[in-house]
Amino acid sequence: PLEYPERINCAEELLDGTIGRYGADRRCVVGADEELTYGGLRDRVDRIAHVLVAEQGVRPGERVLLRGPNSPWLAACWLAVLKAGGVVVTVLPVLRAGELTTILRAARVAHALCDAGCRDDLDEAARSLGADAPATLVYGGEGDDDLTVRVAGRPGRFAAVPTAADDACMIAYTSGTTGTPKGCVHFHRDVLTIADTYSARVLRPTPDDLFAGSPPFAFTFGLGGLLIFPLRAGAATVLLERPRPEALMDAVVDHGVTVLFTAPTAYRTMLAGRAGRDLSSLRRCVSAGEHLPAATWHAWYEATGVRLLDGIGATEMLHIFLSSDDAHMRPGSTGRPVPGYTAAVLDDEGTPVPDGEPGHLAVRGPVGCRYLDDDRQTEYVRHGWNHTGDTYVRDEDGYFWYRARSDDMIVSAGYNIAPAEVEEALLSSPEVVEAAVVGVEDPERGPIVRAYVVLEPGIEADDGTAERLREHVRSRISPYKAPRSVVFVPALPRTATGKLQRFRLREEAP
Ligand code: 3SK
Repeated sequence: PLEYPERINCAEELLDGTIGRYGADRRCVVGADEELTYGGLRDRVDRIAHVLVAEQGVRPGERVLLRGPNSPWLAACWLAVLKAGGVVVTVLPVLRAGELTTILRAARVAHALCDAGCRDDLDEAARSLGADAPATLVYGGEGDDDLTVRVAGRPGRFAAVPTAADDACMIAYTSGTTGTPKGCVHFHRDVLTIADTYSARVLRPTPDDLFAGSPPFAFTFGLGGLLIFPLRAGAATVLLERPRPEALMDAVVDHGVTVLFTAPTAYRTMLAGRAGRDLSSLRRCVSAGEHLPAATWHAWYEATGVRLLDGIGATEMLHIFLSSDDAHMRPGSTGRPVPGYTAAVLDDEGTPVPDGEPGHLAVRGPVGCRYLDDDRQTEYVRHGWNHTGDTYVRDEDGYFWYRARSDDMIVSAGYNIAPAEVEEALLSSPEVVEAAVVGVEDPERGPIVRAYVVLEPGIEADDGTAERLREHVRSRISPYKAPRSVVFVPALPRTATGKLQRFRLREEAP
């Protein structure tokens, strides 16, 4: 079991603790137009913490909203809020004023730090909140009041607030593929725990590693993979403001990135567009956020020689709790529980189902779900198990195989059909780049399987394409799983964090 002192500030551990182990002169963060060592980042963080406490009046336990694309400034603000004892609420820069207003109210946000490039919607949200609006500071702008100017007059060392290991340090909002987003509260010890379990035991980075990836800090996949894990390991991280697959590949080539964090869709886009780029610096590639089909795993391995580490995490659990690792890797499987976590496949009554049979994934471990003021807490956590809402099968060797989000399972003609299996079969066709399968109501047949398919660039659907794809699926999996209906689309609907919005496909179905 992981033991942390009763009083610990995770930001101080990630910065000052790492400097104590590896020195202040190592490269730490690489941004679009600047590069900071660990010492340089600590200097900036400590100055921001002084501004927050002495000028903004931030008090321990107060919630501070952060809004901006990944950048060295966003990283410094995140650490500074925690050092000052505040609770950080990081939101996606793409959130609009209405969505921001809901979060500002629900999380009772007292202060905000915002990248000058995306302040408009925050200002609009603040206007609608009137007297309850957060006191806002902008960074990266031009005025004298900008945080980047105000830090100059502040001392370069700040004594971190001695928070308790069990004090809240962040509220992460679920991206909400359906329903209203939920705030998930995490403690200082949780931040260190994900670094000391998944990262230390599965990813195993070294101080010589250079991380990069696409998920924003507002998605805990990105916060862990692009900030917490590199800092805990004494490694460096490239922070990209517009991390499209093209930009990710450029970062790999230009900087010699060794550890990459992104989602299956981005791996597929990179495969389609890599055109002779030398990606040979990569030694670790992590895939999460969505199911990784075996076809994508094999294609990435053939192209780069790197075996994708597939994992599943949740905002509620802060990071990845099931993952493949060097010694346990079966393409198409999400691997086994991360050391420290236990996972089970349960029936509707909460009883484990036999290996080989599908059921609800349940997880317990050192980090778990704590919703902020939300009745859905008692649905997510039952009898000590966190119910992730995924349908999985465990095989007799203890590997977990994803089937579907539990509410996405299709029941057609009495058969249970897992969308992931049909999508996997479609993706193994050389004509297909993306596929999403949903159940839709047919007036004569009842629920049927429909596939939404994005074809490879340059391929146009003709009269025979749908039938050819159906035949391809039938040759790989039981024929009753083949889609009765195939719709060709230019792109699939996704959330800002890249998660497929199946409900939109179901809603749009004629
Ligand atoms: O969606 C996931 O799989 C995930 C992974 C890591 C951290 C957070 C999340 C939601």
